[in-house]
Amino acid sequence: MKKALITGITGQDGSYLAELLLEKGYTVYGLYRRKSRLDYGNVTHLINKIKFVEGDLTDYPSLVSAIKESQPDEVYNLAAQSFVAASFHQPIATTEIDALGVVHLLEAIRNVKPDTKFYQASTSELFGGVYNEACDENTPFYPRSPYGVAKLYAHWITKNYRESYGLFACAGILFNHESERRGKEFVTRKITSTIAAIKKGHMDCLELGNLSAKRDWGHAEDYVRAMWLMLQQDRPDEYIIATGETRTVREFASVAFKAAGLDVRFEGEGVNEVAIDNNTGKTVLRVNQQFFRPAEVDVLLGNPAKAEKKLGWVREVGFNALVERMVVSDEQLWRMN
Ligand code: NDP
Ligand code: GDR
Repeated sequence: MKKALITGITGQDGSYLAELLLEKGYTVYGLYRRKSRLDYGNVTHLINKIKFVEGDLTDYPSLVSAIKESQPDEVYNLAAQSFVAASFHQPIATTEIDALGVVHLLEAIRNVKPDTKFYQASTSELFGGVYNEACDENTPFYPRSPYGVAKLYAHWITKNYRESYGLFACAGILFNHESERRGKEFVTRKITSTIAAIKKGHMDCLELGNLSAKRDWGHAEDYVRAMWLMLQQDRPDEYIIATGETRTVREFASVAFKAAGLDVRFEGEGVNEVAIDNNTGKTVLRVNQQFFRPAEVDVLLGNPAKAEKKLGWVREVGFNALVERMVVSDEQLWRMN
């Protein structure tokens, strides 16, 4: 029976990956950091199936203990301060976790159990410019946030430990992936949870920043399968995981309103753009400057051809199904409240 240690177990991806590995018969260990309140986040339903080990990516000794205790065949490093907007307010904490945290973990593996296979959660935020074609594994990096810069270090140190010490270290450059378990600060879940609240009469209006930003959005359940596949190959490597389609935030909101049964029209431009409910005449979406970033990644679009060919990875959830699943789930959550 294989053993895996997942950092970031309480997050969106950690929970789907834990489910996948448990299904495959793995013993799953989860790195859990101390909080003021016991809170297992997205794996609350799995607390009897996961073996939790205490630790924090910023604390090297705790990572050494976690590797000693779990003796993993595979480590999936999903832990991060993962909210790009917050990285502008907390650049140093973000760097300590997302960049230095990774070298702490690699060092712990190298010193305690160097035959462990390692997966690093790299990101499309490594790309920042406007490209003529979809980004692939050869597209130059140009991060545009403290988060992206920290993840760039993490990406290269992962590659460096592979080349320097022969670690089986992989990096998945994953484009945005969302789900019913996505944190409510990210734009997709903010949209679906606020729409559900508007329908219930608990909120009047959804306030967003840059409606023209474009993202390549897939479902997290599909993306964690790619992480596992990367560690089952003969050789460690880097792979882009994406859908190959890009859509604006405006389009996401528009499909979500429709999925929730609200008939809206968009009017105006720039900071004056609004969406109006055609039945009530009320403004249900407006732009708020507060949600713009000091530097923005305007467009992200990935080319997953290498992963499809070499890993045999296929995406199962399309864009409309993703939005619908999130809307239905948030409406259900409001019904239960
Ligand atoms: P989440 O924000 O949902 O989860 C982040 C996890 O990291 C949480 O479990 C959190 O634990 C943990 N964590 C944060 N800081 C520390 C720390 N110092 N030590 C240990 N654990 C910590 O992220 P996602 O699941 O969405 O993303 C998983 C990974 O993939 C992240 O590294 C993210 O940057 C990356 N990524 C995500 C993409 C996406 O679209 N979702 C795309 C590309 C990359 P706690 O509960 O204690 O806060
Ligand atoms: P992102 O995700 O920054 O791509 O990082 P997010 O959902 O936060 O933003 C996507 C785009 O939407 C624009 N936007 C808003 N964003 C938020 N959060 N709130 C708003 O009100 C809003 N209005 C417009 C943003 O400006 C941006 O252009 C996610 C994270 O999961 C990272 O950890 C991961 O590495 C990348 O995806 C790939």
